[in-house]
Amino acid sequence: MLFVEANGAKIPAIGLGTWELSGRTCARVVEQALRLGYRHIDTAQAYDNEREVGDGMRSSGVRRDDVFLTTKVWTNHFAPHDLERSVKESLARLRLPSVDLLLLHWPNPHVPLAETLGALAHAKRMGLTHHIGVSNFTVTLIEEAVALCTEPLVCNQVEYHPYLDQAKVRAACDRHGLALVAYSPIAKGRIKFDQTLAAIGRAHRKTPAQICLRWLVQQNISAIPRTSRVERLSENIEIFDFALMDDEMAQVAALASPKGRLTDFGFAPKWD
Ligand code: 1BO
Repeated sequence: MLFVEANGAKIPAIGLGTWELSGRTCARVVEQALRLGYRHIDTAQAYDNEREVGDGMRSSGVRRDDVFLTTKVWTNHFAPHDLERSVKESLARLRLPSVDLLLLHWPNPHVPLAETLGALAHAKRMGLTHHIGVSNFTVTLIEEAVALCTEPLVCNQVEYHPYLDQAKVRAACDRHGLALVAYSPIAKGRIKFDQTLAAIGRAHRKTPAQICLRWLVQQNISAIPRTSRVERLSENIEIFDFALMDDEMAQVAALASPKGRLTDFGFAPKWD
């Protein structure tokens, strides 16, 4: 497994995203993923599955220290005392003393960013998390957050896949030494029938999803594909035995379009 290193964190290049996984399915998929060799699990308060993620981690038998676990604070807990309380509640649901990475899930313009970042940094100093970061932050917000935060931010987790151009956000992350973690990295399955990815895949005996994930990790990006199907877990992790050539990387990059975003909400910031 490759790692993406950023501001002291060592993030496994492929993780399991758990957005929209719930109940026993979630616990079972987390357990199976860890048994298959995954060492990076991503959850969030808003996913309502932290309890099951913790259960799956325990039943896998994999040592806690060997797993990189991320959770995210939802925007209604951004006032300093709420943030600390909500993180302690997350840890109680996970039944763990700390997570590896704690993120602000979305920007919230109604609470001063300095206050929220102060509370996030405090959570780190209290030992509730080893590292802190943000998610769904634009270039302007990344610049503000880096300037305001007293502890290093290690990542910005955003939607990223071949159909969405994230060059500006990537450049801002690079400028500040933040890793980019890609959610929806296989475009919610839309890449499955992509002719370009399929053609590249035939040359390497890989599926379009594997080409897509390889394209991401080859850019030093960590990707967290979600699946509820155990057979897909192996497919998504078997991407470390081949490499894409420069022209193949360019062909995949050329699929990006301004209309490629799949996750958007009324409360989202104005995207770059
Ligand atoms: C609302 C959830 C978006 C991805 O984490």
